[in-house]
Amino acid sequence: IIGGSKASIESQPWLAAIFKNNVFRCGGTLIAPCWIITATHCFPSGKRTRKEQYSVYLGKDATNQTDLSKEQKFEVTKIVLHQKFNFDLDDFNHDIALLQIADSKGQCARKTESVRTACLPPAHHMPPYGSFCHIAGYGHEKNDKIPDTFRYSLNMKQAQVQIISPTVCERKDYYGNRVTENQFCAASPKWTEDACQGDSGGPLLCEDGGRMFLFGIISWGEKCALESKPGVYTKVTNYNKWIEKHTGLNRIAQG
Ligand code: 4AZ
Repeated sequence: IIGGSKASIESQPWLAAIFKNNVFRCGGTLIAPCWIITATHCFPSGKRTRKEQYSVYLGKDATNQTDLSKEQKFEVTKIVLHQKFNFDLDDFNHDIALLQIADSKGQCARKTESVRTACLPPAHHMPPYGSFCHIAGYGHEKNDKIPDTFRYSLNMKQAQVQIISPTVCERKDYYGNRVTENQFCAASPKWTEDACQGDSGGPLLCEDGGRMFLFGIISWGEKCALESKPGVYTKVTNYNKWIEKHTGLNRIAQG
């Protein structure tokens, strides 16, 4: 996350850290005790992805630290990639995936101060353009020691970005026709806060009535915090049916 602030996981208790072969790989969001939502592009082997290589942590303040009083560790019991995501194209259309998780005793996530689910919004709803929403992750931040370079933050960070209308995001100086109907754009007004490498798969959440709803999955963007190049997010509310079909859950709303 570029800009924004370091925070403890209690302020983003739905944030998951996904590891492949014990190396941090992507963010994710807990939407039900046994289900994480993330991005298909995090699994570049596609259908040959082996779930045994992955582990998921909840309640983690930093990817290089272990606090057993807060964190919960899981194996991945099922990986559902979106069948229409095309690894041969670079449009990142349908960049959504589900992971079913269970710990070594077969248990799913337990609700604590540092672990809880995010709500899924109703199908096809979007916050009004201009709304400020929250992004979170363990990905790249600016490396203040070397200008114009990035480094892994290791610590969880969060930032605020504003939802941008398709009309603006499809301008030639923005992304032209590169943004699909299953994606939306968001950026900070002064281009100082953004998602970046390592944040993908993680959440964009907007508050409504005191609850945090998952509207976006961090997916792609040209560089990070670059003027006229917003972050691009998978539009979660286009996938309510797909999520229901693969999780067997209907509109999960514990928060
Ligand atoms: C990435 O590489 C990535 N600025 C994620 C988000 C953005 C750029 C890159 C958006 O995973």
